[in-house]
Amino acid sequence: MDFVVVTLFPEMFSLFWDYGIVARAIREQTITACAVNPRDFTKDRHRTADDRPYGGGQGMVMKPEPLAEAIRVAKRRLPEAPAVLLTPQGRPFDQETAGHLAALGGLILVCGRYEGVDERVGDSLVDMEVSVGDFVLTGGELPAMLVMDAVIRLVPGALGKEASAREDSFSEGLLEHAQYTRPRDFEGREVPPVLLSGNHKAIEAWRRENGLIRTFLKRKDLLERRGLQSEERRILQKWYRDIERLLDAQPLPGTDPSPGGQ
Ligand code: 4GY
Repeated sequence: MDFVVVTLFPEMFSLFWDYGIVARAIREQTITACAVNPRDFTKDRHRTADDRPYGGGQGMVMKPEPLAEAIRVAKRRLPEAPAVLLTPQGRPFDQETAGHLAALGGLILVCGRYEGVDERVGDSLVDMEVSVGDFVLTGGELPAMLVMDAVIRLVPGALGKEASAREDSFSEGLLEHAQYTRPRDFEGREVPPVLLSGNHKAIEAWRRENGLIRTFLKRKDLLERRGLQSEERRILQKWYRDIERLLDAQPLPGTDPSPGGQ
């Protein structure tokens, strides 16, 4: 898969491209990545990439001509790839969107700076807008890296032979189960014994239950969105019955006969 980033700050991407799984994927040509700088398409001697907003107001706007020329160069390098603008106004980015984008041969990521980009560039050259969250950053570079990171690990071969992104529980819309490594006793806290049992079926069952309960406790919205499979209903019903039994075993309020009791 091929990535072209349109950015006024290409150096911001060198660390990202030079380390870890992303660096290995580039080295092994599983992906390619490069940057195009709109400043290289300015024509004045100050290489001006911004200008004052029509109508007045605070801050500056990205000048349309250099940005448009940079996006056109990116599109010439990747004629099939959509140009994605990173903006809080875009479609909320999630694992499903990452999956859709990873199925494409290439991606052009357009990073805004200042107060925004001239609307007419978006109209004619941007194919899609994506947001990484409901907050405002100083530029689209971090969102572009975030999107690339989530997409790259879904590209076949990028994670290497040791792991497959398909097996992540988030690929099923749930949070990941708890993870443990040595030592068995860390500051008095033990690893759940089932994980030391060598019983692979029991370990699988524990992990599914753990991931489901964590999702219920931390992110109910994820469960509401996607619904429950039959095994998941059974796990939650078991918890539900256990909680009911605990509640039934409690004395009713106002029935404690002891002195000072209710
Ligand atoms: N949130 N999700 C985001 C952002 C900042 C365009 C300059 C976000 O994707 N991008 O906050 N981008 C950019 C937006 C103008 C600042």
